[in-house]
Amino acid sequence: MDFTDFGDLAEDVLWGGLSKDAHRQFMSRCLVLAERGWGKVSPNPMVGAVLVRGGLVLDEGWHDVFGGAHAERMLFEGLGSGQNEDFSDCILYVSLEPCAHFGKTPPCANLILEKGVGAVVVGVLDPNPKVCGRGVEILRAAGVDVLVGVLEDECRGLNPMFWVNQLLGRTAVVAKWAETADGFMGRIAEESSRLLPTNPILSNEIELLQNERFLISGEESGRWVHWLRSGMDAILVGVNTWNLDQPKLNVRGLEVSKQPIRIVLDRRLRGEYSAEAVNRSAAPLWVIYDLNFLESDEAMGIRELQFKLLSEASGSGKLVGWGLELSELESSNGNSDSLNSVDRILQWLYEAHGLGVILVEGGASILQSFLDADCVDELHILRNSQMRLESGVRSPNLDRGKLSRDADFGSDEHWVWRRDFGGMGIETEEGLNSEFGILGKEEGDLAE
Ligand code: AOF
Ligand code: ZN
Repeated sequence: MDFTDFGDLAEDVLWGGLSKDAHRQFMSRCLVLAERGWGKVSPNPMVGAVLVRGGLVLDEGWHDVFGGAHAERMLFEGLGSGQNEDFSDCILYVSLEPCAHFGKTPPCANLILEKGVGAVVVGVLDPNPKVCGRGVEILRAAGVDVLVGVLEDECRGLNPMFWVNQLLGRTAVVAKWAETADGFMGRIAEESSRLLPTNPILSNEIELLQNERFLISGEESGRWVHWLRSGMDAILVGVNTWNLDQPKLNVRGLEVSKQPIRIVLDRRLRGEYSAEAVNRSAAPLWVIYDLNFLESDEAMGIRELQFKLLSEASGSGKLVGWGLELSELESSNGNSDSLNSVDRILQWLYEAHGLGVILVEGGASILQSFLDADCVDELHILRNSQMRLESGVRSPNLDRGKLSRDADFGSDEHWVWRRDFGGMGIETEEGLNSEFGILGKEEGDLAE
């Protein structure tokens, strides 16, 4: 592939008549524009584009809705009658390589050629195997100057979920929890939920336990969490959290085009799914249970029947049960059941439902199994430095050394970890140069 790599340009060299700093500035504008797609384009990536003539911005565009115009097309459409001008003296900046395939929309690379744009600056190559360097190739072959890799890490970092989807073939996972300064995320031991009756009866015991519920993180964190939720396709919790906390799992205080789907991992269908519970959010409620228990456990069969009646009675189609074969999956490399199940569920969510990214909110054991399966791609811990509990539910185990500290939310420290995709560049024409080995994933995990 023949193009100019931004990293190879000396700092004082001009490209397309502009300095390296100018290229960085226009690309950072693309990133700002791209973010307007937050919560609206998944599982597509957020992308921004800027058209520049003589160092001045002529027009801007971004990918605004899934299935709709890509950033480049929106940009040109925004020019109205000016669309048919001569753009040979223009530079088009795009945060992601222009696409080369007919998807829901025709290829942007062709559009750029039709418009006769003289030069294109790309943030990062597209990991989608259908594009994967071909977009740049189309432009180069037609004589367009192409510069690749301006703010590359930032452009990739804007859409980590897209990289997970494309390279690992599964839904990406953001995990989040709040904990006290001494490392507890709740007051009641999760075990107590085992004492709870199965659905659909709500007992005094549950109410009693609920009164025990209290908030660890503060208001500022809360606002941020709702913003985070607004970018998610779904929010997933375990059945214990569902029963005990009775969470709404919706976005509040922000306008959203649609509420995230709610997913409850409820292997043995022990959850409480009354009409009231189903209607806590406007979004669908998906309950994932384990078909293998149906075979082995008579009570499970009865619960499945009860569940089906419940979901039919709710009439809205909002409550849906998905039976998956989970616990008896053969493990190819000696991994535990839970590891296989987590991977399996995420592959299924991506392949069968096209979910780009989900937020896993709890409880501790669900979070731990996602961490153990190396299926957390971004992690946020809100740590209330003013609160100590001394006993309760411990927050999940992980190597704290890899966390970095972001800006605090009031008295809550914000600790973050993100999977590093830097080693997963696209270097060859044969396809992706995936280097997941460095991230603790073996080749075998990717196959299938
Ligand atoms: C671009 N510009 O703004 C975006 C791109 O199904 P489609 O037609 O919407 O295509 C989706 C794919 O296009 C997506 O997987 C990614 O490879 C690319 N996204 N490309 O040139 C954009 N959003
Ligand atoms: Zn495109």
